[in-house]
Amino acid sequence: MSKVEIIGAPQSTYVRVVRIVAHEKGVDYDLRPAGPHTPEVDAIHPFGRIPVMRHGDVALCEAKAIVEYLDGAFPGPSLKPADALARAKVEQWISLINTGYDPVLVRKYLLAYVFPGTPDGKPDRARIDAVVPEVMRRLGELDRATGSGHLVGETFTLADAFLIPILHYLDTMPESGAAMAKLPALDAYFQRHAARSSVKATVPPPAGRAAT
Ligand SMILES: N[C@@H](CCC(=O)N[C@@H](CS)C(=O)NCC(=O)O)C(=O)O
Repeated sequence: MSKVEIIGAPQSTYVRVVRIVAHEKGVDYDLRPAGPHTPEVDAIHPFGRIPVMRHGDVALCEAKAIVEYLDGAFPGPSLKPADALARAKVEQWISLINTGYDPVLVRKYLLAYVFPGTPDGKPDRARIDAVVPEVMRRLGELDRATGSGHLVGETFTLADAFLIPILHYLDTMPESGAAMAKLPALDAYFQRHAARSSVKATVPPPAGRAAT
């Protein structure tokens, strides 16, 4: 069958999730850089969001669906635990990240730096200051959740693949970076996974020209 094509901007946290999983599985793929709402993305995603994927006749959108396909259709270590409860916890974490952590940490906080929409292009201080207390609460929760070194169980799962790209950017921002350095479990978790070959191989270029 033809090679997997991952379509989307490498700066995007969700594109990186899919790429990390492809590397973990040993899936040979081409990355085709494309922003949201471009023709190749709109052809697959009804809302024009990245990432999207092609593999021969298969076309998929939504990061969770794509990583399920990569994990299930290719050999290599499964990124989902065998145990039913542990699998449910992986699902639980991905849902929490998609519905609670990403909206606050990426959409409200990080994008106020990266795509501020201010007249002078400087970070939107009002939006940042308003969301910082919520960012601190979310980081505290993640510190309590990552004490074992993984979000679920004792191996790297899809849940970790969804969180690491967000932490990468948070580590570089003033308020969240300073907070992470003082949260020992979260800091150790991030450093540990930053050293994985799948994570090192997918470090994004500087943000700013494509959607995070
Ligand atoms: N639910 C989607 C979210 C993907 C997403 O939000 N992608 C961002 C870039 S990280 C995007 O395409 N934003 C443009 C938009 O929402 O219009 C998924 O899991 O793949």
